Amino acid sequence: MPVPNQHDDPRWRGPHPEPPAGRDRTPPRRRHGRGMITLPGRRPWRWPWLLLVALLAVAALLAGGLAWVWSHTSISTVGDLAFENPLRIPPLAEPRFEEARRRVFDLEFQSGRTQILPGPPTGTWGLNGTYLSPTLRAARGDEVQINVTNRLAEPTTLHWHGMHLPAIADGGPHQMIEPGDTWSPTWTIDQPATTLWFHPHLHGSTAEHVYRGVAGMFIIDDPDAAALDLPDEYGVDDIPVIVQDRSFDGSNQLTQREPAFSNIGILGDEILINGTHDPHVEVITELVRLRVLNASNARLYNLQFDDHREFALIGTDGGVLAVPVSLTELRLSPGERAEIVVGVAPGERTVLRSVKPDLGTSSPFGDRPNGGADSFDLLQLRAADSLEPSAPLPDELVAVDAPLEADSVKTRSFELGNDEIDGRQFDMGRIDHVVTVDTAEIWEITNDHTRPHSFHPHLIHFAVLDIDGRTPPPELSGWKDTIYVPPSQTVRVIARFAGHSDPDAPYMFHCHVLEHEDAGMMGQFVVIEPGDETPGRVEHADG
Ligand SMILES: [Cu+2]
Repeated sequence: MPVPNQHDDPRWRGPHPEPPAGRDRTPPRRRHGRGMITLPGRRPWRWPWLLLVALLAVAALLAGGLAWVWSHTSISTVGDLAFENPLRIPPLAEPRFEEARRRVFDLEFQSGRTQILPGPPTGTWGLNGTYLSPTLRAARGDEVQINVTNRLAEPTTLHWHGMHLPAIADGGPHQMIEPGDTWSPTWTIDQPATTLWFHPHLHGSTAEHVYRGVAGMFIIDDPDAAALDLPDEYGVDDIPVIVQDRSFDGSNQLTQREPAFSNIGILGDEILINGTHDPHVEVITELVRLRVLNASNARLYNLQFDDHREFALIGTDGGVLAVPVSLTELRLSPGERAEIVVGVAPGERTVLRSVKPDLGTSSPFGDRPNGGADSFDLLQLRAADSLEPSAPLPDELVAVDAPLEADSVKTRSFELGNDEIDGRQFDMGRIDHVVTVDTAEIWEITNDHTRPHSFHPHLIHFAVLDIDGRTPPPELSGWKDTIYVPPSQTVRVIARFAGHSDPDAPYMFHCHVLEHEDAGMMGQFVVIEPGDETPGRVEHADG
């Protein structure tokens, strides 16, 4: 039985369809303001309405785009982790003692596969293993020799970040190790107790080689620090915390995730601590010392605990501080280290986090595109139900004998720009600065750009004099070798260039955002004896 057309039914009270074309479609009279009447049969307002609708559509698209950008420029893993995996502690490398104070270490570059995430293992590189490296340890006064063998299929280098040593032993771009070769630098440890590290440093591929996993910690001891009653049992109450951000594809392989709307470098969306994903560490003492190393390519962290508890900063890049500094948060840029001591109560759990680091970026989006809106859970500390007592932290630590401004014989300026320093890209043959050995100098570093940059000179550790003319905060009161320089700021540091000179072998200075360094933000200085001829250029084996 045919269904009657309800619209033809006079009883139908619902909406009626548009009348068919050809019928009279004269609109009803409409008022536009007082007394204005539109004449029937005219449609002068249709185009403005269409225009308005189009504008609204464009605005909606723009707003949607901005919302997408906004949401894609921040990452958070806070609250998402189960902290399932015990923190891996890199083993202490066993040296051979050729004499009482001559330590010989063997390190071998390897490629392989590492179980990082559940599922397929990840293709990685490491030293004496497939990811990261054993920790090296030596004391002031020790002579070390490190035999570094390259078992990779391509050349690389190994640089001792923060080490005071001859330039030919430094492991920068001039000390390439070809596949199959062994490089055996040797030097005498002569600097205060601290936490250093090592990583490849070849020009153009440092970021990639580090990202694949080659990095390790190098702990220096000395009698002054050893005399302090600090937590110092490696892996028990003195724990390495190597922080790296990584990204993985669907098969658990490393991917180099460039953040949207930023060229800061690679910013991973997962955190590994000592190569451990989703980690926890058992704490059995009342106080625990964490040697935190930011071994990430480009990411800055703002360290804090989930309950904002105070912790004591006892050491920075170049040594132990004069006094412990009580903090609730601490910014750490790539390459920087911080030794912190934190107290725990029996049975409790607390999480070391990084929350929205302040990068001081001056772009319209602020810090967001550079990782400034990102937050991560890094490491859960699980305190035992019964804790071994720890000695209270000393009120005073060690003497920090930084040079005085009056000791400086020269002030040099460095301008950090767009993939260049002082308007110049890196040139392996060019000597940018010549320093006289056993003098002190002030280096004045300005970030002239809108991007986050940092500054790391090889050979020396320095004291921070001021930042934009202001006294540095207490966390920058000790020895440093890497410093974050926010856009439009100027940092002045002072250092002694003691002990090592070689007119033919340069040291590097560079931004420690590794992608910036690879792109050319690096220069070279040599240290010469007074009266030495000033070298113009240096030879480099690879041109
Ligand atoms: Cu940079």
